[in-house]
Amino acid sequence: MGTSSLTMKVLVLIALVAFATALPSTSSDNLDGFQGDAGVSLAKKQQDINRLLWKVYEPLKFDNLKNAAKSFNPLADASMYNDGGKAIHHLVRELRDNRLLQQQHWFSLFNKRHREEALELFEVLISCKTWTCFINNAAYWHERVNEGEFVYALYTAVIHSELGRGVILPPLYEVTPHMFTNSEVIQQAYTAKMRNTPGKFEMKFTGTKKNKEQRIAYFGEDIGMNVHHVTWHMDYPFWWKDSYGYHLDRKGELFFWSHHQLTVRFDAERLSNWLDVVDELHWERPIVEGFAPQTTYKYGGDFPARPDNIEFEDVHGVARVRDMIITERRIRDAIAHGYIRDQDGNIIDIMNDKGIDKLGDIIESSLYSPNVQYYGQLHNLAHIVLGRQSDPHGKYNMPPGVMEHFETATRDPSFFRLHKYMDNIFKEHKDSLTPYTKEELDFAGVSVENIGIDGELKTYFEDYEFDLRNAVDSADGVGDVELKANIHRLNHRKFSFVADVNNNNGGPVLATLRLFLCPRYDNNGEEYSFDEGRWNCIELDKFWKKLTPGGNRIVRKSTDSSVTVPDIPPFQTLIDAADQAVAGNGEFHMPEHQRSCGIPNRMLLPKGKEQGMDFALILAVTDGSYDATHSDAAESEHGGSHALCGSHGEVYPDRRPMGFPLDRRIPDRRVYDETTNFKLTIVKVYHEEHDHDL
Ligand SMILES: [Cu+2]
Repeated sequence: MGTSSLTMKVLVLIALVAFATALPSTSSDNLDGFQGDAGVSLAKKQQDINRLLWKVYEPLKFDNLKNAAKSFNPLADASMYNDGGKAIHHLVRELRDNRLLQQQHWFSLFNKRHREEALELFEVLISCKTWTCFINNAAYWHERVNEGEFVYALYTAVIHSELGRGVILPPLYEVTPHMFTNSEVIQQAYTAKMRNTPGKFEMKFTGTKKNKEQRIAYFGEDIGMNVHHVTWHMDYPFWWKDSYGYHLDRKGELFFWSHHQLTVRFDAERLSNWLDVVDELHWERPIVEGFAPQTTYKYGGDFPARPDNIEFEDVHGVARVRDMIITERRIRDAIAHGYIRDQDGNIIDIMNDKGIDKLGDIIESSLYSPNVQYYGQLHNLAHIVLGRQSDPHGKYNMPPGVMEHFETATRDPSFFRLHKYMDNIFKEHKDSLTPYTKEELDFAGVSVENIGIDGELKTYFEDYEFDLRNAVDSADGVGDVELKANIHRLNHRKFSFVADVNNNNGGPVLATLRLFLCPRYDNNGEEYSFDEGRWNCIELDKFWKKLTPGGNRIVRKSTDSSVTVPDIPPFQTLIDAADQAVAGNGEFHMPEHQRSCGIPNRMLLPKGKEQGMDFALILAVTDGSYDATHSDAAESEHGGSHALCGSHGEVYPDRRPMGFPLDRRIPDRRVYDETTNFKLTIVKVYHEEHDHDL
């Protein structure tokens, strides 16, 4: 016994020495591109990400990345991954077995196989313990996986990995411009590139004036709105598992609320353009609006078009229309019962504040859904079924429709029909809950005396340019020419919201201020009742303030709104800033651009009317000592766009249900009128017809 255990020890020792001596040579052989994490500054990380994404459809151009792609061995050292190398082994096997989707092919997250591959790469990146591991792997896989999968995996990994903190992801419309502009602009860009002459091209909205829907195309086709939508789905992916690092707090409820807000914003734009609010989709009735996207994939041809008034057809290999109806019925049954059943048959009560979160998980559906088997995947399948109606049986080998990409979905008017339909299901649940009592709404000792606007509520259209150089291919030895798209986009004059709030509590209190803007009249000029109109309210802002005893004047700038983000810096600005900082000139520091999720700040207000459009401006001041989940509520902006996008990796800052206090029935308006902590006033939003230049 004694001898054999000694032999064992010697053997282990020899093995350890061999391992230790093997290490330096392995790492120097395989980590030519990047070595060691010590001293990797944020600027360097930003530069790495910029260089990975610049001309993402072409082989890497920068030496360190090129070398990493060539000589890095992702399997050399399993200790660099916190999953022991499980994900990387899997992906390498897929590569060796030649199973990965080719490059220069379209990618859709809604395609199961494409998604699996993108997530395999995401899992490799998220399991990296160091930036060295992260960036070497990113460079290595840049040259080996499909470009669309690569971009998706890299974006989600930078967002969710601790290693990516502080890195600003370049605006997607400048990384993959095909998904954000139309075929004509892309063709002009190619021509200019071939002729080696700079060009600036006017991006027009889809369709003609014969199509009423075209009046609000500026909303669904807005590049900032599209980035908000696609990034929301990256911040809260439906495929998220908590084993990736953390729990996404109130993800299901955020799905409801952020899409509800997209819907009400779309409706407000419609009213401003003399259109009725959008009607919901019916599986058994024709899809009223067709759509011709006039948009082209980088690889895979044109996005398919759909004529008006076609009847839904079953989609081969995806879902039958009947399945969709059955799924809807099961969900609405659960709402009528007031409970859902999880996959083990247990009852989950939904007749409370938390019910909406579960319903959101179910309807989307995400991996948080307690019972996918029974409640299905209403939202995700509906996107595919709608996207495929041009070629439901796959007879013509069409690529996916605009509805099958979060970047392009809102271009199609049927997106809003679909979301109105789901929104109505959510509302059915919310309207089944007991109305709030005066006690629940009250904030003792606090009264709102006045609310108003400092400045004008005025919208206008302006021109904005973005870079198209990444849309076209390059040739060795031929420099880039300047290529730009010029778009027309909604903006508004800056203003401040002002409120006078009295605190008679004798000591300071923490207040939550909830600000809404609600269209007053429908398209026929009929005034909305309070109970009906509350479901059309746009959330303008939500923030916390300490109220000193006595009178408090609160002034909140429109640029500070917690539903919005500022313009993402242009890709070239990010490149210059990172390169400068790496070269030793200053620091790379852009904290205000941490997140791309959030309504563009310039779209905070819906478009007004020349003669003014009436809205109810509502302020609800509630008890922050109960509402706030963060102890620094009044001092922190929680990442800037927390109202629709949560606080990254943390608990949602507000304990109340999203939309509170307008999220439940108001059978008796007097409950609101009797409380002193709410105030309503009528404001007009104007629109300047002539255009502005930036
Ligand atoms: Cu969405």
